[in-house]
Amino acid sequence: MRNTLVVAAAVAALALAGPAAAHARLIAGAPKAGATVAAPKELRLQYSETIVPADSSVTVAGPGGAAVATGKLTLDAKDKRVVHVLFATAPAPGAYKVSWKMKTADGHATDGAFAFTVKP
Ligand SMILES: [Cu+2]
Repeated sequence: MRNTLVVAAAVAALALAGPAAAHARLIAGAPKAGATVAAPKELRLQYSETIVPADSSVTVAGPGGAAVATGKLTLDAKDKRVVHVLFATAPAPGAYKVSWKMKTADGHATDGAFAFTVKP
């Protein structure tokens, strides 16, 4: 009886934690949010969940809000929770905003944004 209750409680806890835990949270970015950096060659974004690249996107706005040309979002070869986005050309000095929408393997989608600055 006690074992049954423990199992039932564990299953209930998993059911509650599952969907929320499966949404993509941005764990780490390069450049980091709020950082001032030398012109980066790419964005490297690490999420909490496996990303489905075909249904995910990253857009970058540069100084003055102008759209910044990038390559396609690609998954990291070793870690499917990490995406890479190459800049088409070295970003000029100024303020940048990265907006992302990620679809996770469970079919859920989340989005977010962060900013960084390229130093002169
Ligand atoms: Cu989810």
